[in-house]
Amino acid sequence: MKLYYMPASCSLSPHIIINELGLDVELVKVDHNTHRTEAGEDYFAINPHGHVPTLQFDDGTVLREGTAIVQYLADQKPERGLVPANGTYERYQLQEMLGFLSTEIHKGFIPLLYARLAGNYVETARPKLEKRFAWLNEHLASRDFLMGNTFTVADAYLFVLTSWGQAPWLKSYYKTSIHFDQLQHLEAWYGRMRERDAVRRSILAEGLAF
Ligand SMILES: N[C@@H](CCC(=O)N[C@@H](CS)C(=O)NCC(=O)O)C(=O)O
Repeated sequence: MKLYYMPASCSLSPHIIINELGLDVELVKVDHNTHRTEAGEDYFAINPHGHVPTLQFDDGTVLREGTAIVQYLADQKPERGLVPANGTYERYQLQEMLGFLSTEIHKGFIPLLYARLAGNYVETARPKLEKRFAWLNEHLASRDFLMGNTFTVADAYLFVLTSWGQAPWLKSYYKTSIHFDQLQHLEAWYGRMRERDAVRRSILAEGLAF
């Protein structure tokens, strides 16, 4: 299998899951501007949307969309519990959280990441995003991880999205005007994420300073 990624982007989430589980997946870097791999492959031929992540199987077929990819990866080692079992209510709760992260947080970030182009719209987008992070902060007040007492794929995804707002190792990539200083539960959770070996190794493997 291959995972197509761009450093510091949302593809860091499946990258973390690969390292958490010790899966045998080749990492293929895609250039954000040219949409070519380091070997010169045209990434649009692999994913017509041009965005990462894409998981490619040995027979050439692909799985797109980060929320589907992390679930597929975690299902390869169900005993590790990075996703609840398929068909259970807990699995749907995880999917609810992944949907929220994807549509409300991830895409809610876009105007802040491209603030110059977004212009005044940033002033509409920022309070919405802050409100959603405040909700996550409250949610984390009574649990160590997003879905309860154990790490799941949702934590890896939120870790990447939270990093866009504050991580020093991302400063050269993203300059967003969102801060989490008042969100103590989110801060504490973020600190726990940073301590995970798979998180540190994934960040370093993408050529980012930890
Ligand atoms: N719906 C997609 C969105 C992925 C996405 O937004 N990827 C961004 C990086 S976080 C990207 O590849 N941007 C570069 C581009 O679109 O050319 C998913 O959740 O997997």
